[in-house]
Amino acid sequence: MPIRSEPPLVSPPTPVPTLDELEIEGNVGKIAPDKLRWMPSFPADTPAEVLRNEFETNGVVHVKGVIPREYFETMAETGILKEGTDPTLGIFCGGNPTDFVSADTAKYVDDNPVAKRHIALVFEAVQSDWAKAFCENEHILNFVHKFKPDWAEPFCFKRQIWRSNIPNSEGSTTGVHYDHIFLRGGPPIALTAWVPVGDVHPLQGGLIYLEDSIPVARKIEDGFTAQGRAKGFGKEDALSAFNSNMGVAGMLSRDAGEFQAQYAEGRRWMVANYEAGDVVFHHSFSIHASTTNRDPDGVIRLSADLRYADREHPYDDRWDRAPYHAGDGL
Ligand SMILES: O=C(O)CCC(=O)C(=O)O
Ligand SMILES: [Fe+2]
Repeated sequence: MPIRSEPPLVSPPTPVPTLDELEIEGNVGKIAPDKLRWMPSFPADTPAEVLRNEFETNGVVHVKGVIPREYFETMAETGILKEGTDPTLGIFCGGNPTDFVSADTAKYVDDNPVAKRHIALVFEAVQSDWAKAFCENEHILNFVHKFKPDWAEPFCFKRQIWRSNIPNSEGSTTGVHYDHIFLRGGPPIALTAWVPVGDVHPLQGGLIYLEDSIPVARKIEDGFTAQGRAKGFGKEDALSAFNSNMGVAGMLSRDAGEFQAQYAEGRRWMVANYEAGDVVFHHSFSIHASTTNRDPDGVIRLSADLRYADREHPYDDRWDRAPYHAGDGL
């Protein structure tokens, strides 16, 4: 797939606003500009030691220009896209947002036939050869080797997640979490590649990362472990992201601003302007969340979360049993 160097735009490019102008929202409200900073980004040819150092100290590395893009064609059949627009632009049809819930919120959908069709297609897509090849593409794997030089046989978990986050869908942001909450069946060494598919500018509801968050996450996780021990948790409960110590859907908070006020000790949320081809690599203890998609042109935020581990190191094999499906308990 070719890298699209000149994205065809439906309207003049949205200028990237300054931090003061940004209106970044969680599920509850706006995050003040002084609680935000820009996330550094690194060109794809940055020396591996520099990338690794950033990964180990800051927990997240935004790498520019890693891979090609293209996915929206497969979604056109769901009716999610505006008729007559180029599917690769991902323009939302403007319909009822709850008809197009993301695959990860599928568990909350009961009898909505439109939503069911959309979800069925998403599940079909994640099982396709195309999605598998995407997950295993050499561009990302090259970087997995850079971040994890001691991994002999890196692989991508079968359970990869594709998310379509539509504009102005209230209460649908990904809550605050670190990935190890969901990957407790292995040590906290799994590597996540969060892949914006198409450009995701700061108002389009992409991920925000808490600066220097690894120590914060470790402390929280140690607290959960201690609480579990005190309650006499068995193995299954101890590994579960949904045990009685955890918040709704395993999240630390449903709102980035609220979490920050409570736990961040002055750390800011890092926002970024993601462009097609970029990949963000993050540590299992990197704290992140998504924001509300307020794209002025109605563009859907499409992204994939791909997670990597090594056959020669212990890993959470619950994630490698089957492709993502609703009700898989993870
Ligand atoms: O894209 C999202 O909203 C969440 C992604 C995520 O949490 C991850 O890739 O680890
Ligand atoms: Fe995550």
